[in-house]
Amino acid sequence: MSGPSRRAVLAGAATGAVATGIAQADATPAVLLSTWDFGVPANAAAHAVRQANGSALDMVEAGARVAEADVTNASVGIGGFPDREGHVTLDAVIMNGRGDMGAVCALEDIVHAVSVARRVMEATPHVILVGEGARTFALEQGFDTTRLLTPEAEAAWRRWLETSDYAPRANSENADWRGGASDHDTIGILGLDARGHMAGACTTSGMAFKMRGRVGDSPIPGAGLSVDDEVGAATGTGVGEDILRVSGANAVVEAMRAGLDPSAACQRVIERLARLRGDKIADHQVALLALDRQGRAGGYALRPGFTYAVTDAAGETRLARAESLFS
Ligand code: SD4
Repeated sequence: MSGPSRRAVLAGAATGAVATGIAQADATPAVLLSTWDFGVPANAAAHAVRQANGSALDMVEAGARVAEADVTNASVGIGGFPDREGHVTLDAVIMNGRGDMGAVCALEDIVHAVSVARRVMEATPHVILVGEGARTFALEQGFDTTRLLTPEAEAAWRRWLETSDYAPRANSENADWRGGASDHDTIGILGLDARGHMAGACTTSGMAFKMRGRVGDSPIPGAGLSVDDEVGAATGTGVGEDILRVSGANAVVEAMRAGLDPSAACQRVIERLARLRGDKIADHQVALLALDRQGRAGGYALRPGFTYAVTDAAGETRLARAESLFS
């Protein structure tokens, strides 16, 4: 199923209509916001936690785990496409709005990287663990090992090896995320709990066929995710190297602190990136998403095609299509 019809089905389950554009996304106060079409089931799981009076941290962890466990989602958790040497390596971060945070980079063999990140936050004096150290820590914490490279992902990697052409495609997250040849799918999810606290999580296997050891923006606090109870939260998706160059999520939160609403804050940072990088980002997609503490939601992208799931306190979910700098 391709773009509009799939979106209509997903959104129809909740509201019967597909929201288009920022204005509609802003209309009802939101309590959950997440990237791409696959944010819809993630928000549903997160909202169930909210209904049970769970914390914002519990909400976003539950949502992120839905994408991680989905074997057909070709690059979050199990089923993710590997690096160019055939290893699936996961990056994840989780944080609340009071400066507590944990992250893992290049984690192998563990499905729920976001939950390992949460253990880093809660059970270590550190913020980030990487590679073998992260894996050893996860095993000590009782996480099970799983083969993350599925036959489908392995076949895609072997096909890729025939050309070894590393050219991430814009919006592949929505185009092919169920079993196709997508090369990156990150879920970034932002939540506001019933007590007014915020949290966020971001989890990915990063760019498919990346160099071994490559880490993008997603697990890096301030780049892939930023949360501040005083202001709001932001996350990003797309080419991580671009988001890192402008400290994307943190720049959005600071723009909101300075008084911009979420969509305007995202737009300001995307425009800044475009000025900074010019032709170097000609084929790239970068999208930013933000939720402020009043429940205003917004997103903005370099180019068309970025969608995000917005859920209100009653559990109504709709997909919004972000405006973009380029057409
Ligand atoms: C990365 N930003 O690893 C991630 C990829 C991504 O949707 O967002 N894909 O660079």
